Amino acid sequence: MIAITRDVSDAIVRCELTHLARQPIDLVRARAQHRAYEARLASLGCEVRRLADAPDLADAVFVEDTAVVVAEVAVLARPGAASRRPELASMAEALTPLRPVVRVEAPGTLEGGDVLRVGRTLFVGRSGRTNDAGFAQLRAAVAPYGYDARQVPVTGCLHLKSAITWVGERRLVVNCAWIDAGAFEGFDLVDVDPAEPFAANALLVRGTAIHGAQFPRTRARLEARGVRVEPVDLSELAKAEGGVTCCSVIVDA
Ligand code: CIR
Repeated sequence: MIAITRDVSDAIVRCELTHLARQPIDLVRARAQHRAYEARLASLGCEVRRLADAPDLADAVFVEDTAVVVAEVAVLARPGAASRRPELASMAEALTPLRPVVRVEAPGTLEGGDVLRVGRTLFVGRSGRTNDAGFAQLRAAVAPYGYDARQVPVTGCLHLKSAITWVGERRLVVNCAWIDAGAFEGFDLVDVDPAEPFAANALLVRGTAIHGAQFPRTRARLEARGVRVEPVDLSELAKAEGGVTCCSVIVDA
């Protein structure tokens, strides 16, 4: 397994913000937390491949938004936030040796944070960042390989995966206030603790859910359902509206 990452840029202090008020970000602490996250990915068996630093691109650490990778193909996204489009070139370069690369083209917009894969189904957020044309292009790119793609309206948060992520088997962790959970009928849904609305973002790597350390109550709920959880502290990047899925693109080698 390869985990593509990128260091925190100095410019993160000017990051895009949609639902949060700007707070000072401690760059030294943000980088230390990000390194610990990379170390956790490595300890779970990932080969961590860092993209070149992008000191002027504020949100470049959030590599997840730039690509959707499945076993057969990589889809280079086209972020709805125009400030993020210069991040694409380096991701395209990293993916080219690993998969055939298909690009989302204008007028489509798509951010990887809106794409939740469970087996051969891609749930795709219809959000401020991902539009109908982006969804249609993603669906067309993966359909030849037998993937089904379904749109899910996202109302209260930035991306679909701010509201729901996969934690193994048929189990998802969810904040039902931000999406219509009806799209996930038949799944075992674990609700976030009401005091932790941002706790629905988990990254499953080899059966272990990496999850924000600031969410102990939701962690307890997950563990009670048999999910193995490893907490990581990304609290500085949370101020930039980032979570644990956002900071990597996982590619099965
Ligand atoms: C942005 O607004 O684009 C960044 N500040 C945060 C992106 C977080 N990415 C994600 O949830 N996948």
